[in-house]
Amino acid sequence: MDSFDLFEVAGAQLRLSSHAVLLHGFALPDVGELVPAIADIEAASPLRHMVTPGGLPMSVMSTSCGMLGWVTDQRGYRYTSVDPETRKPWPVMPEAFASLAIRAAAEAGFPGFEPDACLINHYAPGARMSLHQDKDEQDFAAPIVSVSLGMSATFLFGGLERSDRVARVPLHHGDVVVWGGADRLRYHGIMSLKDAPHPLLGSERINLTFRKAG
Ligand code: MD3
Ligand code: FE
Repeated sequence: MDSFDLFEVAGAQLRLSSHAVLLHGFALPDVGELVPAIADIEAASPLRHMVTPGGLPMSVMSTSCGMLGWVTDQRGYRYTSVDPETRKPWPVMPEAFASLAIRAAAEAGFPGFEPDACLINHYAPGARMSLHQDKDEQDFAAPIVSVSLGMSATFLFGGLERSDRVARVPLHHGDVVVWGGADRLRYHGIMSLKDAPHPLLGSERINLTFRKAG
């Protein structure tokens, strides 16, 4: 008898919550365009371990593209129009990035998304992101779109209070998640990555996070 794996159906949508949707494999058709564009951005605004206001370097390495880039240093978290390392504007957001984010947002029920910031996070084995809220943006009405590439990770999906119980959601190469509305300020994080090399990207996970920050 024929059989197929439910979790391998391209285009499957998993509703994580009222305003949070996982679009399984949604970015796969764009990977060939995304990966070289990421390399170009990182040639202009190099990856760096940013330092939290508490003075500790983050385990992930980051850069940005778009009109605004998210930064953290001893002075705090904020968005800037200039990369503090290069003292130049962040690289322009590639059309393929914006297009993917806008299509994913619309698919998840958020038409008219206008991302002005794309944070690029690189995770090596052992890198993690502890539970936090994204609240450095001007307007919480816009959704956030996240694109996962390379090694799989376990996403931690919490509630509106740090102490709320946390769901674990596996995120794979090509997955896109969209959060808005009531879910926009949920606590979230990424568990320490285990080393399970990906055929295209090796021992690395890349996450693109699109936001309307300004
Ligand atoms: C859920 N990055 O950069 S993106 C971040 O995979 C960040 O690199 C993670 O959290 C990563 O701030 C997760 C997913 C994400 C982003 C914003 C959210 C999930 C969210 C806002 C509300 C709820
Ligand atoms: Fe976040």
